[in-house]
Amino acid sequence: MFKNLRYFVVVGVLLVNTSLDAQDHPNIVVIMADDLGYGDVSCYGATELETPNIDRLAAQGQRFTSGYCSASTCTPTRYSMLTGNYAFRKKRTGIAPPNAPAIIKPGTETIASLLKRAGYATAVIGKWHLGLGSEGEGRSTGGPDWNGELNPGPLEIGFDQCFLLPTTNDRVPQVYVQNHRVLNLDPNDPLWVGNHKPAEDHPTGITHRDTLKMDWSHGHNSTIHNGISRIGFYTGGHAARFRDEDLADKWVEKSNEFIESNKDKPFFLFFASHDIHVPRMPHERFQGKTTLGYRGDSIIQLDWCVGELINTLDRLKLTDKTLVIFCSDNGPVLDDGYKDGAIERIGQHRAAGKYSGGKYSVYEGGTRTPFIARWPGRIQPGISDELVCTIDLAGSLAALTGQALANEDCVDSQNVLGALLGQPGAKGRDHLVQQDNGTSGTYGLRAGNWKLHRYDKKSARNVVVEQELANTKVPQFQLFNLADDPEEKNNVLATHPDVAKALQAQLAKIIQDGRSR
Ligand code: NG6
Ligand code: CA
Repeated sequence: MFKNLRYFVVVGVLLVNTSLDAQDHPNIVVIMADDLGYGDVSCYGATELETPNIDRLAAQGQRFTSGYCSASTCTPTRYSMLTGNYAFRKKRTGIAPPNAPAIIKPGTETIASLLKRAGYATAVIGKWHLGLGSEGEGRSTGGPDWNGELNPGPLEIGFDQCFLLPTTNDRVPQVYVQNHRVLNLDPNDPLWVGNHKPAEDHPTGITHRDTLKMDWSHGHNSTIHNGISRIGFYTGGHAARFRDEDLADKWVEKSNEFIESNKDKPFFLFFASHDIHVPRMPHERFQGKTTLGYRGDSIIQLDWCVGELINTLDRLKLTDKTLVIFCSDNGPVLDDGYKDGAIERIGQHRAAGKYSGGKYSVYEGGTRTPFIARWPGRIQPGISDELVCTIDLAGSLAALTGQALANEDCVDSQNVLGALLGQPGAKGRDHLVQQDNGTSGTYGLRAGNWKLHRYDKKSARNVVVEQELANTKVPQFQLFNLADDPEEKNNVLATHPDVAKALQAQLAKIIQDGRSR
């Protein structure tokens, strides 16, 4: 009898543990889109195209109207999301060039390292753009040793595995990096990547412009691969090169493999899509699916990827055990260097929704983006106006999984878990610093409905407020009231000097203190 009792107790404890596990250690899938604006998907108001899969996530989860990324370019947002630190605090966090060394140093606490500590299998699949290799060690320039070990990289900051596009696809090279190596690299055809023309007769977007399948509009006129000229030069590595059209399929395939092989334990997948960054070259089956040109067609491709991932979760019966976060790395841009018809075919579509600015800007359109959290059974469906940001994922996921954060780690990451889960009465942030790129000294500070802009450099005060319009000159500081002026058109600094003063002091303190949590 005692034996039986002990059996029941043991089974009981196991059952309790399992259910605790699912409650506190859901699988976590962060899907980050690239350059996707607030108004680019139908659940955020787009009428010129349909994104049924992203809409499904929104209908089954919390859809945030004040969901942000922390910067209006890629590298600083990704740096901040992974580390929980504002990028303006650290040099060389601006848009990374092709040969950038690893920006996040080994041993830095990241979402991946804290989830790994909590027992998760961790992977990043997709665009990296946070540098690879060490700084100046071994070779004169440092950065990636393309033909050898690409170390450090994601594996040194908490990811068990990675399958990457090293930078962005408008930058060289077009190869996959799997863990520490370029995939399928033939040692007899070494890969060279640099910022100067390797030979007088090396074909470029300037010398062979008439052969291109997509013409460039600014920059992007160096080495040609797949009929598209890029930023930077490379030679060799031909067996390793991919076709732009196949990127999305490959990342879905690799993600499905990762999910399948980890279906029995908690996993963290950072799915870093390249859609809808330039060069927009969706798979042939998506080309022409919208009236908006390849920019719109890439949104359809992105939505397809989301559908594939959530179908895989359904098929493996993981949906109720998985927190999915959908977000973007910065706001929209139409012409970002290629003549792909994005401006000409925009029609009624408003990529940033009702907001001004976009990529490269601290106007709301630069950082306020689609942001959805779905976890069936745990998150009640709804729309939330709470302020949440990608920089808060580290602090919030640490709280969810019971991981303590050292005082010196994730210094700007707030625990907004209650808001992410849509718990009644739970609050998001009460303020957020927005920035453009790197350490440029251009900031936005949103606190409640007030929004302060600060431009430290005179050269940065030529601001593109609306993408099709000419530059507007702005003063160093501006103040807007988002409650009645979401477009940030009416600078009220002169009529609310006390508010402006308080926000200027708050921003200066956040910068000065080196931390905000
Ligand atoms: C800019 C590029 C732009 C894009 C951006 C990075 C030019 C003229 N512009 O410098 O095309 O690559 O960097 O985008 O070269 S991000 O989303 O990865 O931050
Ligand atoms: Ca981006």
